[in-house]
Amino acid sequence: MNISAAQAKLFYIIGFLLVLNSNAQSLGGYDLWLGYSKIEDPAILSEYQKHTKSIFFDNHSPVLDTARKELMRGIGRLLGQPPIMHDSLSLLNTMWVSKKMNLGKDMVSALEADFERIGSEGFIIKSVTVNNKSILLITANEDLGILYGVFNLLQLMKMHKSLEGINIVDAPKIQLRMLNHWDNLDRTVERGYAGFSLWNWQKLPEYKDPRYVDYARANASIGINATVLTNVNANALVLTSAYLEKVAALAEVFRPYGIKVYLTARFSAPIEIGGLNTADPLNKDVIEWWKERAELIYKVIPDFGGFLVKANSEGQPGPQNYGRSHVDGANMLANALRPFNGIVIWRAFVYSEEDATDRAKQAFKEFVPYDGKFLDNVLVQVKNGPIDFQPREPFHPMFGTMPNTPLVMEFQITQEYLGFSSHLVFLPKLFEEVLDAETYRKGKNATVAKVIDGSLFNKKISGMAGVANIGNDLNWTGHPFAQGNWYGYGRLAWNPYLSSETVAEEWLRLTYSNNSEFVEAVKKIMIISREAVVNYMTPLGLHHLMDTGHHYGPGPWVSDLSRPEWNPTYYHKADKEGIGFDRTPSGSNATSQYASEIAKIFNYPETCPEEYLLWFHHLPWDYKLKNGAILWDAIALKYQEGVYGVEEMIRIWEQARTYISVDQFNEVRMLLEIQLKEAKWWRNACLLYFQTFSGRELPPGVELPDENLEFYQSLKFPYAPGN
Ligand code: GCW
Repeated sequence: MNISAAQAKLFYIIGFLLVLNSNAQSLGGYDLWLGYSKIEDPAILSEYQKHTKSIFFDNHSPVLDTARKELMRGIGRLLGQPPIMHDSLSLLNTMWVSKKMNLGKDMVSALEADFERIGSEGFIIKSVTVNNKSILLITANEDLGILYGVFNLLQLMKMHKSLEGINIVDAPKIQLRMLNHWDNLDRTVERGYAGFSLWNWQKLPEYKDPRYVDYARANASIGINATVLTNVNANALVLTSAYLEKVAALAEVFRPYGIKVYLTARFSAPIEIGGLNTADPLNKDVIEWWKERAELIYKVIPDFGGFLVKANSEGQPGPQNYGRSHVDGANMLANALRPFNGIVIWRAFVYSEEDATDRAKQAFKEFVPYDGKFLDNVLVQVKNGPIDFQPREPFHPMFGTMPNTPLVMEFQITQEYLGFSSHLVFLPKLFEEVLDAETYRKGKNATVAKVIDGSLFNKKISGMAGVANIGNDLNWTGHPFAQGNWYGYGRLAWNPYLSSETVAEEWLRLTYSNNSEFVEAVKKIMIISREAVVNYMTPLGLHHLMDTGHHYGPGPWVSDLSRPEWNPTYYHKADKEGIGFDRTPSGSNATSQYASEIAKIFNYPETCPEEYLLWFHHLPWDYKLKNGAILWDAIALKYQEGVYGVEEMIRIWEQARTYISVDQFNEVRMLLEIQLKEAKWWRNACLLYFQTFSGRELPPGVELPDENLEFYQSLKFPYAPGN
């Protein structure tokens, strides 16, 4: 194609204007929160130029070289000119990036207390004075701390924060900050709504897609240091030599970013790929097989992290197939990995079809008696709530109840039950609620966060896992705001005490625009989005009302599945008398799994927080709530409130128009339209269905459904994604 000089000039101008208009996002969001465009504010620019004029960057190693590259790229783009880097120290340097071991004695002793605080992954960014000259110092005990420090500095600069007198001493509070990919070897992603898996197994190991590097950068920039590449519904093939070579190639790409690779281990692998006729964890051939497999893995991936295991859960094989326990299974694998410092992360997401009482109680019942019996390289990974990643659940009662076992928090970043990648729901709000919850297991202030970070029971290893929402969509996550959930998850894994508002603000500034009016408005959308989804899907403690299999849309009427606890009717128990699951002592007594201080509150509808009301109580339709409304009316009004919430989000988004590009604006605007349509669908379908029991009119203020119940029940979605 030939274009004229005038056309070329026009394209150039348009391109330039687009860059000017948006802070960062280019290429349809591919850059995530890592886009750098030139800082225009002259005062800020000149301050940053002064600090970064001449940079002494000490030493080489794969991780340090990554840090150096990131620093050059970031500063180069932010200031419009690559910085001058020096390998040796000179009086002219205005900035030093150096590990502790290479700093002078005086500097080290001045910073001694800080170095102690930051451990092996933390960093110090400090304005220090040397020979009467002010120097911007980034330092750390280890290489990875330097990389994290560099990313942190660049983020501060992107947010136009002043570096004068800067003094940041920061370190992760949780050691294992993991993503769990539910990616299959055929590149489908279980509960994935952003395209196919990033891992191109067919072309690996030779072809290393440059995108793997961008994935690693994004993770390292928020402190994620571990990734489980494969689905917990595991395929044993990934443990064969042919696949391990491919895994090794990925590990090689991720290593300079401080990210370790883990795999899911299918418990029956000794049968499927080992030719044995059993996978009994006490069988000596099985034990030997796993030992040899571990040796093989570490031969090709010397820093392999370990195994994540879903066993005897939803049909996955496990030790119970042989009459053995979770402890037998986990410890056998832990013994195989121990010589290489590998770990086993054993999931507690178990529930059995034979136990008719209450699914919410089962993981606790199965696991708590094993406290103290797992080897010390075993961690138990527990979902945030006792059922399954619902829009709202009370915290899982296992948190705080296994003082002798490190418990890993499992959050779901992919929005299986929260509108897939078409709904804007800011998940750090949900994560924060769980992390801040009081367990009362060691008096007051024994929050879930303190269980997870190991501080409550002095645990040596600590971890948090997020089920990834990443796929090969151009913008990685489908919904552009779902990037904020990846970002926010990483930030909370680094520091579970951060507020969701802080995280929202950081992400908006780094991703879209530094304009404070924009940030204030759009932050509000993010903050209200979580309560909105709870209200339009499962208000007042209702849960598990989604349609079956694909989990797309409402299906509260589903009652014909083979396993009782797969049916929504098992959870809401609506009948002519009322609605809700009685988990008090008069019902399943699940409340007894919480500390008595909490059980006491949950046990009575008068004291139970309204957001958990129907999680813990079966109440009559005319039960009076605190505000005087009867339960039926309150449920209906909450559904309506959820719809209003989305309308409010749409109204606020209008204000964003002037601050971002047209494409950025329209993308979210169209998605919000889907969200509104689906919020109404949820409201209408659930209310019409529950109305068949309550027999009452919708209260004033609730919009009338435009279809009848049969219509909603007839909807089928055989191609809903993620299944
Ligand atoms: O929520 C359920 C999902 C399954 C998932 C399972 C689990 C990977 O619907 O798709 O399986 O949880 O967490 O193991």
